[in-house]
Amino acid sequence: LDISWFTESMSLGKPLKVEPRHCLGDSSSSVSSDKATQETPSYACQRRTPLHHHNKEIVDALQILALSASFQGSEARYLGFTRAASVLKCLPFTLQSAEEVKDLQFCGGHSKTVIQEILEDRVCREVEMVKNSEHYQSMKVGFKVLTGIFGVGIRTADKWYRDGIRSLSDLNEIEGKLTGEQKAGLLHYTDLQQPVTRDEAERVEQLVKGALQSFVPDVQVTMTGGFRRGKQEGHDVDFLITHPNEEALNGLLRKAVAWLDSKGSILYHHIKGRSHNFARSSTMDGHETCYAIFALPNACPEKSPDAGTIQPDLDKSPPRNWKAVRVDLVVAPYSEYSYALLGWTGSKFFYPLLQHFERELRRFSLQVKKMSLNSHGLFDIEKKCHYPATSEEEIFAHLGLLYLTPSERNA
Ligand code: DCT
Ligand code: MG
Repeated sequence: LDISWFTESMSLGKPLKVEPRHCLGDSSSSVSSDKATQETPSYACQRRTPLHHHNKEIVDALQILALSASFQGSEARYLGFTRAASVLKCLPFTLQSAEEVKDLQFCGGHSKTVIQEILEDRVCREVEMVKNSEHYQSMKVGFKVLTGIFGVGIRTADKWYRDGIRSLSDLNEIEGKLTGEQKAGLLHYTDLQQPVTRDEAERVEQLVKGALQSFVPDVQVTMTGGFRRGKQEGHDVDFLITHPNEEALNGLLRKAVAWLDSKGSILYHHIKGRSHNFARSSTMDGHETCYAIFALPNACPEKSPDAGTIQPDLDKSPPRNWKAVRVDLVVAPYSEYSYALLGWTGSKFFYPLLQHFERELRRFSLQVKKMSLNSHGLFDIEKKCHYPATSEEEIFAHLGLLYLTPSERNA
């Protein structure tokens, strides 16, 4: 089987010699003696991963098994299935036979059995069993509900789940222990569960730009996150703010947010100040950040249905003319802007997204290049030096990777 199309069209930069230690999770793929397999790009940041791909059924099945593995606490199996799914997202054609994945990194062993069964029988028995199992269903529903609350990360959801909390009503019992963020998340839960559309994101952008530019007219504001990767909807809208003159950024976020608040555009906000002493190796982000819930005015003023005819006056409450939308505003100094842009464009590693470009990029930097990458910069651990960058392209070049556009980072 000729897999040169894979290494040529998707491998970015020099193909890696993959050592078994890189093949976490799926031991069968690490022991192949096939030279072609050893030259398959190993990290997702070495492959172009589009938003839409050709093998949805199989990728969905592998991601169900990945999620189930994570619910059982098996990170190795979780990573094995996630990596197989991630490799298949890059294929430029629809698979017809399991033979076609024979030489692909991470697609052997257990994952191959799943792929084969789906191609031959349209369903995989194991996936169907998992999907219907009580454990998976209750974990999935419970986690989706809990992690769907603004201010609740994986760790909190996990702790609550262990404490027997499964639903929003269970949270009444611990109401006194909820943070302000979580209370706001619960208050606007229904709206925040609705996806944010691109049109809504663009209207948030106008609000945000208007507020910031009223203080600093030439401030740079970029929409990041999933929308920058080409998604048409997301769970929030992310923005990165910078200016060549770092002094222009001092106090800007607080002033702009207070201004928006005074206009009634903000339902909740929490500003985390800039942290100067985050560890170089840390994946934590020390940028000044505002985590907010906006009251986004509706696009068109509400029209009463069937204007002209008399309607029974059942509900006297005035129609709501806004929707609660989650917004993250991040301020990066100009010198760190490109690193912040790369970090905040994602995709990130987080259930239920199961996307992992950022994680892979950082893993590649550390394991292959011995460099520590985060949203502030790139640090060479052996040479003990920083690599400045004025664009995302330069960061990829520092890492010896071919450039991937944001829409190719949907790993
Ligand atoms: N990010 C980060 N540090 C954080 C939070 C997020 O570096 N503390 C990065 C990872 C992805 C990006 O910012 C945007 O995060 P999300 O909005 O959670 O992801 P998304 O891809 O935009 O997903 P969605 O479309 O659902 O908003
Ligand atoms: Mg987002």
